[in-house]
Amino acid sequence: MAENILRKLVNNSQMAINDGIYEVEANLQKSSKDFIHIIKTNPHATLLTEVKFASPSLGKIRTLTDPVSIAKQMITGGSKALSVLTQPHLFHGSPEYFMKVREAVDVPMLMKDIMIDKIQIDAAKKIGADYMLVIQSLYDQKFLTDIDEFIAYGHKQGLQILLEVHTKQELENALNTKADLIGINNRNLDTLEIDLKTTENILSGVEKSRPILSESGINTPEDIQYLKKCGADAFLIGSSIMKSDNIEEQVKKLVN
Ligand code: IGP
Repeated sequence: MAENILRKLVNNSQMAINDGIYEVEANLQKSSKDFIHIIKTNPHATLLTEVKFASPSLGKIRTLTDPVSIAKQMITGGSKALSVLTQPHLFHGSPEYFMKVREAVDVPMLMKDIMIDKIQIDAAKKIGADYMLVIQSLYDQKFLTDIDEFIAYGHKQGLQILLEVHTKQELENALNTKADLIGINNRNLDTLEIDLKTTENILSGVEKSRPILSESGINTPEDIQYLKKCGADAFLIGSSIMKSDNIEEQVKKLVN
């Protein structure tokens, strides 16, 4: 572990909190649709596509432009839900970006951020998020305490919880919480290395009791076929779509 990326992500969130970026005045409605219902009924690959202009692993992904036009192309291409980064540092996101998209679409939306403080949950509700991200390793590695209380607070604010794991042990711990959806991140947040086999390894021999979202490093329809076989129910895809010259076509290819 050359550099602890997780610590950097947490520090960046703390900076954003200190800068006051989550103190938004808004009261936007969340989607009228339920993502888990969509997962269970969609005959195609269910994609949650991510509007992301930069990341710690790739740096700049795409020139910062109107997120609404990108979001609309994703939906026309067949994406069923959107993830929008609200973290300004490293990801070039913001709550304002999220709100612009929220006002323009009615698909379920994930507020994508390193959530470490209830003030971010309050913001998620105000900006009309359907889902918030909770990262199991932040609790298992003792950056934070009391995941149950954090999840309960999210539920109290009307949010559903995407709980992200990267190891079998984390999955076991995650299944002891009341998270609504489990995400398996194929990217190791300590090293930023990607390996799609992460989904296969974690799901092998496990009785799936909650819908599973496979996250990160998904580039091709073959990747999706493989991850489906491993037991994934839905797919979180950012970079490979954001880098594309034709977002709508790229999503269409993956949804197939
Ligand atoms: C998307 P990708 O490789 O398609 O751009 O990955 C998403 O999974 C990734 O942005 C992500 C992430 C995270 C980023 C998943 N979990 C936690 C920051 C923090």
